Amino acid sequence: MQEESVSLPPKEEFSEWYNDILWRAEVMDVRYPVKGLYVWYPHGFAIRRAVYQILRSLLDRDHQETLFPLLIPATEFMKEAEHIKGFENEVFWVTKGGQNELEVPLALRPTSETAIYPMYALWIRSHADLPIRLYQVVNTFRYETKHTRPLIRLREITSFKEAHTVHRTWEEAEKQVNAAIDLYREFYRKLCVPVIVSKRPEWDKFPGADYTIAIDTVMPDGKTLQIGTVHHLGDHFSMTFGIMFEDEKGEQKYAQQTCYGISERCIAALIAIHGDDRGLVLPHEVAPVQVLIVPVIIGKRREEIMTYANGIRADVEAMGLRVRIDDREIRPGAKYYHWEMRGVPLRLEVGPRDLDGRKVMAVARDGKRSLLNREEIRERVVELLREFNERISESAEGRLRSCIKRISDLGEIGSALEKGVVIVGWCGNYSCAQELEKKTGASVLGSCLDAEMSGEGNCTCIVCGTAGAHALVGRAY
Ligand code: 5CA
Repeated sequence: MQEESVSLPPKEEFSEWYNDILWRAEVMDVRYPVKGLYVWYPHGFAIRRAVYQILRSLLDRDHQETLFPLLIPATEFMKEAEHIKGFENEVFWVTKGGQNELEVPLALRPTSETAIYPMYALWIRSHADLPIRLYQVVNTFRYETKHTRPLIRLREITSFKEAHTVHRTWEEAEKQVNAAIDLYREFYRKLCVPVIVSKRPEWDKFPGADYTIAIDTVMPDGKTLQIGTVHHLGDHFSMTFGIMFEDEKGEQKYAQQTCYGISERCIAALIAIHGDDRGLVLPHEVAPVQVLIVPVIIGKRREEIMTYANGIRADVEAMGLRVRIDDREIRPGAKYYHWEMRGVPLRLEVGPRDLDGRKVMAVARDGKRSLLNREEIRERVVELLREFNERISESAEGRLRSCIKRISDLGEIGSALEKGVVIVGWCGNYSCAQELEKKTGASVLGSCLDAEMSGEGNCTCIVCGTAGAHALVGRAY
């Protein structure tokens, strides 16, 4: 138990806090001897499973899950010019099988357009085959040269959810882009993670896309983290890979495509945004243990208290919740510490007094206490979990809002950026974005699509003074 009595660095020292919580809460082990590759502890993996269960259930409404190979022949990978340019410095190549040089080198997928689209070209014949909406959850590999960081910048992304859709018209594909943004908003609402949606500038869009919409959140250190992207691919890839269909008039047309992805960065955001000085704070849907029961055994009433606790466990389990009794022979305080670190949203304490009064003390992970009657446990536990989610959601939303500043004076931008992100008027030109970046060291993330954050109406470029739109500027991870 020695380790467990040492506490985390305070969350204000975010970088140290983040590195420490990952192993203390048993999310990731960073000691794997390859740069940018990390190991999921079972507890971390259980969080991952619950998070991706939510993502899958949202997608499964109108997508189908699939699985494509990891290896992509160089001949396919090298077909789409912009895509190659964007990824050529990030690809790991398999060049040998045993002692033999391979005739065609094989890329470890950095993303799967060039694996999936040649197959789409075989599958799609007529307008009746469209739309197609497939997704897969796979590992992808990117030879990242920037500083690697667990869950945030990986060389093996272990939890890459990528969706690839095909449509008849550009407008239909655009509708899919909007549906995907809504889906991602809903996903992050369930994780109680507030997001900002923006359209990335031309030079920062996905290689091979018409345009890219990004979902960002703001981390506790004020830096933004891109936690999802949605790309309108137009017909760039369909022309390259020959994805054609016969329309109603019998004409051959190139298909229009979209793709959108989320990685385990969603779990980095979850940890960073809700966690506190005592450990993880998890919304109840994604907590591996949702309700913890701690029998507080004083004196000789062990058996009676255990029977009482087991009855409560059965009741909570019957509600379909993940519940656990910690009956180890250690101090209750040590148990609280252990499970708070691991993010259990609700703890039920049962001691001799509770037993006598047919009560249970419920303590939420944020400290809120409620004394429950034994008879009302089922309904109240569900209610308390829901209320807990609402509280962490609201407080995360409040923190996000407090670190977004609208600025119209170039002189104020530096100090505002220290606390978070700023919204400024921007004309859309590269030269003004460069000027801003030179002055502040932060980047123009794109034009903000959340009107309630940016404010409505016209604005002028903070650099050149010509008419512009509201843009998001921040220091990005
Ligand atoms: N094919 C498209 C859509 S699936 C694609 O690859 N888009 S992406 O490059 O923008 O990646 C999708 C998301 O994965 C990004 O928004 C980002 O949140 C995440 N991501 C990208 N690179 C990494 C990385 N090295 N480590 C962790 N997550 C990453």
